[in-house]
Amino acid sequence: MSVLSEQDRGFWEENGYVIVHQAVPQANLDAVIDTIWTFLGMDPNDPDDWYREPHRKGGMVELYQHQALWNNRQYPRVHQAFTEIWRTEKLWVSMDRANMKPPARPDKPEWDHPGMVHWDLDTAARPIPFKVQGVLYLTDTAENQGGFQCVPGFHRQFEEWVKTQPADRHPHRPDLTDLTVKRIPGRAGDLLIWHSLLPHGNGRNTSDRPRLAQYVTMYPADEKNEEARQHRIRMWRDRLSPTGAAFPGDPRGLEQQYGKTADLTELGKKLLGLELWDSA
Ligand SMILES: O=C(O)CCC(=O)C(=O)O
Repeated sequence: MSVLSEQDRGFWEENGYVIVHQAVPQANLDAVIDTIWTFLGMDPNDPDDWYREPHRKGGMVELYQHQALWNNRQYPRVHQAFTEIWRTEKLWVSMDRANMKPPARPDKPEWDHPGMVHWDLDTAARPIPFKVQGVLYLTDTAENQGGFQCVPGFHRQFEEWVKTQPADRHPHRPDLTDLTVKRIPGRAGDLLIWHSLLPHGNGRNTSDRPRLAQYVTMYPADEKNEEARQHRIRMWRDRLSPTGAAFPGDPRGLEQQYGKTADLTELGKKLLGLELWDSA
């Protein structure tokens, strides 16, 4: 059965993002939420406890390989949604982190994250590869709660817009002068998938609740790339974070020291690269 309706498809084409409701069961959401608070060593019921490391300004939680995260990555409805976007089931899943962005507070100015808008892909490249990204809303998230925001429909306007921009424009940071950034509220269990050409990011949290989310995306499995496949297997097995400046990892090394390698379902093994789609 399709996850995306005709209407969803039309919305996706027009806006460059789509929301899959109830992408995973509530128990999966609860498990990630508990894991985030435990990993942070914070009391979810005590807002005074939310403004300190180990999460970083902007709320990124350097947690990557926990079973609870994997249970969402390998949840069939999540895979089905990405299958319909990519029009192939032969996908690999990202091993991405979580987010806990606390509300802005006048007495905690150093933790007041204004939000951001960027592109992860290099918009100076030609051709620009088709890519998608995704975020799972772990709780109901109001418009002012610091959640996902983007410029809807920009994937259709990019080529015209870029002609109006200076040659030395930043390939990862759009000039937002003539663009309208929309904040996208959602319900717990919503999986929002976006076209990577949309300028996107998250907003300032002016609510009184923390913003909680898990990032997850999929892309066609690169099974002929044995080095990449082995690297992915090592990441899962040894519970590593991705490399690169954007992913500093957890300085405490909690996952590496105390974590347990996540159990994978048959689907999970293929989504990791432990088993091959093509030998099936
Ligand atoms: O927090 C979000 O919803 C957006 C995150 C983001 O900008 C990204 O994953 O590139």
